[in-house]
Amino acid sequence: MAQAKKSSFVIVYHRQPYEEVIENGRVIYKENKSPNGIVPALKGFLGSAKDAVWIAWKQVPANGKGFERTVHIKDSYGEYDVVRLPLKAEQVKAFYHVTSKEALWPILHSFPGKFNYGPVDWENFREVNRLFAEAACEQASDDAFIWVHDYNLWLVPHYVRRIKPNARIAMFHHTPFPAADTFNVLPWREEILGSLLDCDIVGFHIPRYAENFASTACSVLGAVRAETRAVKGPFCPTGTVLSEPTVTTALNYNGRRVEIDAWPIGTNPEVIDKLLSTFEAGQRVAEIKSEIGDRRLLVSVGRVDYVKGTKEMLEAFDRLLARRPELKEKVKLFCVCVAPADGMSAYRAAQREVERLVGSINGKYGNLRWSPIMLSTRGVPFEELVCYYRAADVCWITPLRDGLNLVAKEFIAAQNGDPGALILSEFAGSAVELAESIRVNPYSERSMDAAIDAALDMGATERSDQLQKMRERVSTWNVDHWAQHVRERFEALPASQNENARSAA
Ligand code: GDG
Repeated sequence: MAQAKKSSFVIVYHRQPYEEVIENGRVIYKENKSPNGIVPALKGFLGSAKDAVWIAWKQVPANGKGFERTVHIKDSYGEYDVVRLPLKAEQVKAFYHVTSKEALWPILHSFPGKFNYGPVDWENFREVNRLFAEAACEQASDDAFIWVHDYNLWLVPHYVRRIKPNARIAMFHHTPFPAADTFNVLPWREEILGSLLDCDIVGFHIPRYAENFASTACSVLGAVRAETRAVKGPFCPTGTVLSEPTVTTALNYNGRRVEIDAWPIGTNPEVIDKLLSTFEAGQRVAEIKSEIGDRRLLVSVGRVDYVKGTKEMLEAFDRLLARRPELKEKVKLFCVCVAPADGMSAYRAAQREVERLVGSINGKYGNLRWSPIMLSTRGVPFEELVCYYRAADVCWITPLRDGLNLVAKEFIAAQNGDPGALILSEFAGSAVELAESIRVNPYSERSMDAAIDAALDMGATERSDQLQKMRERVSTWNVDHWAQHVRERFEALPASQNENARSAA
């Protein structure tokens, strides 16, 4: 039997690149509503390769009935196959909800106190990663480009390298990569680093994370720095919390060269501009402004997650209303804090805390005419979200740690005329690019109070000057630029380092 044609480009990301819904008893694969975020950024690559394949997982019932492993998608990004790895509920829980979210996530975000080792089933994590690697290799040609995303697939490069020694393997981290002292809390540190060093290129958003990875790989496994360069591009090389003046761009390990890349995902200002240029959007922005009246509108957007610092932001809002009684009925906070669909226990406490604080603040200061906070734990359609960005006086983003934070860039892209002010945590990766924002240390109440005061009291000229600089940067280093950069790095990789590969040793 003739072998089916193999793909030269495979993306491995745990989520499927569409929304699967049932309409009139039929399964429909709908294009994701939001044109921003990880999935649309990656989908931009699918159209450029004729035979691209996307590997994701899908939870299936124990009997696996009615499951279709491969679906062919045709959408505005092109035509491509999505191969779904069938996982049972127990596998998903152990691999994703427990190991990924309760053990790896807190370490990546420098919360060792939340590291929950007890329930981790590492064998299950290995097994799911191996299944992902096998699914990718089944689709891939021998020298295919296999691009793996995020920490929950950390071991995939190890298995791929052994099945397809000539494949070119890339891994991109959407999260931070912590300093060695924190990373080394993970008992599986050597296995994880070994797998990352099986890649041809390991990518991060910003130089600090690349540097943390390099120094951990050198100190734990004895990798050797092959090349270090001065930091260029959109980053502020010194003076911010996450600045790095120089960055390691390649390591040598076991006879192989592993490239390291630090390049942040951008947003799509053109799409945001287009959405905001419609008559309906103009009307909606005017409506929001008229509903708000003479109040100042503050917006805060993110997922329910303790790393996002929503609790700390709400506490600062509580203090603001207590400190500045003249703001009574004069401010309104729209807080979008989207809860995960499957109610993961890692985030349950964070959601309860947000809901408790919102209830308490609204109860303490609100009256029949005014509730200080409008909370949504459901996603808001993106067309609506950008109208809020445009109407807002302040965008308030205070993660305790965040790989990058695209909301900050989207907010900037949505401003025109009399722009709003951006408060941005110094611990969000994007703060190294957006140094003109009102940078805040979310661990310090004093800093949080000073930041919100500065945002509310800032004059129009200052806001406009700051915004202009950040807008230029967000427009230049946009998602297309990111894609272009990644393509160039991929194309520059040597075809194969097989003869030196560790697997062949
Ligand atoms: C991870 C890393 C890194 C949010 N609420 C709604 C909504 N969103 C969209 C935003 C934005 C995206 O979700 C969120 O992106 P972030 O970058 O802020 O954060 P994470 O989801 O945590 O993403 C992060 C990112 O990966 C990329 O590598 O920056 O650090 O944690 O695009 O617009 N969209 C809609 N309704 C909402 O209510 N439609």
